[in-house]
Amino acid sequence: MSRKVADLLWEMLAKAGVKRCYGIVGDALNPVIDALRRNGRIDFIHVRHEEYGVFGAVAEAYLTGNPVAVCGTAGPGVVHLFNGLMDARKEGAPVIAIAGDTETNVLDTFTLEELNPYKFFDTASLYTARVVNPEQARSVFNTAILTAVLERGPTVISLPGDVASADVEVGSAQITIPATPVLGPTDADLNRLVEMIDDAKTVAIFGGDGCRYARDEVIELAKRLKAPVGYAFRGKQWLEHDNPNAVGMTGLIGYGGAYGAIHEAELLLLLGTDFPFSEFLPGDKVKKVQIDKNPKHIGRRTNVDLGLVGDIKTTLTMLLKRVHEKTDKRFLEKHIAETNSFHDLLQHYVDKGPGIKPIRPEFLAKTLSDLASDDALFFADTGTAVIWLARHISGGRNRRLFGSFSWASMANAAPNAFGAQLAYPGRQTIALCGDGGYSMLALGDLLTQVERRTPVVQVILNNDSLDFVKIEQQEAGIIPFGVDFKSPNFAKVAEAMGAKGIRIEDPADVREGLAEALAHKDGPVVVDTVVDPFALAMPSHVPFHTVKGFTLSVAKQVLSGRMDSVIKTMERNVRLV
Ligand SMILES: Cc1ncc(C[n+]2csc(CCOP(=O)(O)OP(=O)(O)O)c2C)c(N)n1
Repeated sequence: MSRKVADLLWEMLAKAGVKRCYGIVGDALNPVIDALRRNGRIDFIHVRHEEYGVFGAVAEAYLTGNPVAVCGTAGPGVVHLFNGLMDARKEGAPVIAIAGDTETNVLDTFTLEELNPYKFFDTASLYTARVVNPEQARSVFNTAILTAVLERGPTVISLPGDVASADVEVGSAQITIPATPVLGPTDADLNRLVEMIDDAKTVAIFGGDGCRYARDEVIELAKRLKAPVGYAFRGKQWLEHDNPNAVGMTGLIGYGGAYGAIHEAELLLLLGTDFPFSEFLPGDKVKKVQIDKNPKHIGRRTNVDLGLVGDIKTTLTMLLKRVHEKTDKRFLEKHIAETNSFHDLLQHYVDKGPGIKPIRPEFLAKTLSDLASDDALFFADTGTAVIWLARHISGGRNRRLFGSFSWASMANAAPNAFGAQLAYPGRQTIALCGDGGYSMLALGDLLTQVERRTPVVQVILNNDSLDFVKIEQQEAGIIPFGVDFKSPNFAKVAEAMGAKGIRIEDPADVREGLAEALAHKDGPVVVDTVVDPFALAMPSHVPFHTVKGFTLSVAKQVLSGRMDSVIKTMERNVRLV
C-alpha cells in the first residue's frame, strides 16, 4: 500500500504508544505536521520554545515509560532541541526527535538552515538517521523507536521535507516492541557476593534510580543485613519513604547519616547508581560491590571489588534466597541516630520559619510538602530548588520527585511539570523554580499553559540571584560575581499573561498562599515567593576544601568592602534567629 513517508512515521509512532509531539513547526516540517493532522491520534503540543517542549517530553517519557515525540524545524529549530535531548539521554527518557531537514537536492551545499544531524546530535542521541530515500523510512523509524524504548534514551530522525511528502510502498505500518530483557548475574558472582556479605561485620547500601522497581527487595535486604540505606538523588524517591533503614543522601546536597554509613561500613553495596561525585564515595578501605544492569557503570566512579551486571530487582530476588541474616544492629542504630540528629538540624529553619522574613526556603518547601497531595508530582529546577526538594519535600509510594538530576540543566522544572500534567491530567504537578531558571525558559511558555489550562503549580524562589552559583563561588573561595540580577514581580507578570498569580512576601502568608495555589484547578498558577537570598545549604559532610573556600571567600569579601553581605550570610545561617 502506498502512503506518504510522514504518514508512515506518525502511524508507527502512534502504534508504539506515542501520544504527544511537542515542538514548533516551520518549512521543512510542514509536510510532517500536515501528516500528523491527518493521522489524528497524536496531540501536537505547540510550545513557544522547542527546549521547553523537550523538557516536557522528558518528564512525560520518564514518568510513563512510553515514548514521546518532539520536533523542531531545520537548523535553528533543531538546535533548540539539543539541551533537552541531552537531558533525555542522561535521565533515561525515551524521546524521539523529528528534526526537520533541508531538501535533498541541496544537501551538503551550505544552504540556508542546513545542519549535519550526524555531527550535531552525536553526543545526545542514541541513534541518528537522515532519511534521504523513502525506501529507508520504515527501517529507520523502526530502529529509532525501538532504540528509544529499549535503550531508554533519545533518538533522532532527520527528515527533509521532500522525503516526508514522498510516497512510500510498505505492507503495513506494523511495529513490534519486545519487552526489555531482564538481566541477572551468574551463579558464581552471586555466590561470591554472599561470601563477601557473610565476611563483613557491617554492610551499607547506596542506591540510585536503578532501584526504581526494586524498592521492596532493597528494603528487605537492608532489613536482613541491618544495613543503613543511603541514596543518590535519583534513588531518594524509591528508597527513602517508609524505610526504617533510610539514612539520607550524600554529595553536595547531602543530609543525614549516609556519608558516615557508607564510609564506615566494612562492605558497601552500590545498587543501580552512577552517582558522579566520586569524592563522596569511600576509597579502598571499604570493600565495594556494584550491581547495575548497565555494564558501563561498573567501577566507573570508584574502584569496586566485585561487579555484577544485572537488573536490581532480579539480582536481589536471587540474592535474598541465599543471603544470611545478620543480628548486630549497632552499626545501623548509630547511623540512624546520626540521621535523626541531622533532621533536627534541618528542622530549625522550618520551625522558626513563620517568624523569619525574608522567607526561609526550608520553611516554604516543608509547608509545600505538607500541603501537597499524597500522589503529587514534584519537579525542581537545577539551582537551590533541588536542595530544598531533597531535604524538605517528602516522597511517598505514589509521589514522584524529578528534575534534571544527571544533566543538571537550569529551567527544567516548569516544562517537566507541564509534560507531567498532560500525561496525568488532574494530578497535582508542582514545579519548584529558580527565578533565574523561570526567566530563562519558562516564562514564554506560561502562555502555552494558559492556552491549555493546565493546572501546574509553579512556585518561584525569588531571590534576585543565581543563588546556587553564588554558593559555589563562595565554596571555591572567590567573591560572588555575575550572579545578582533583578527579578520582576512574577505574580503580576503571570496575571498579565492570563495565569493566576500569587505573590508571597510575608512568612505568615506562606501556608495560605500555597494552599490557594494547590486548590486552583482552572489553569496554571505562579506563586512568586520572595525568599532569603542568604540562606545557605551546607551538605551534612563538608569537605575540607569547602570550608577553606568559604573562609577565603568571606575574607576576600570583607577586604573588598562587602561586609554587609558577609554579616547577612552569617546571621542568617548560624541560627542567631
Ligand atoms: C542552562 C544552564 N546554564 C547555567 C547553568 C549553571 N547553573 C547551575 S545552577 C545556576 C543558578 C540557578 O539560578 P536560579 O534559577 O535563579 O536558582 P537559585 O539557585 O537562585 O535558586 C546556574 C547558573 C546550568 N546548570 N544550566
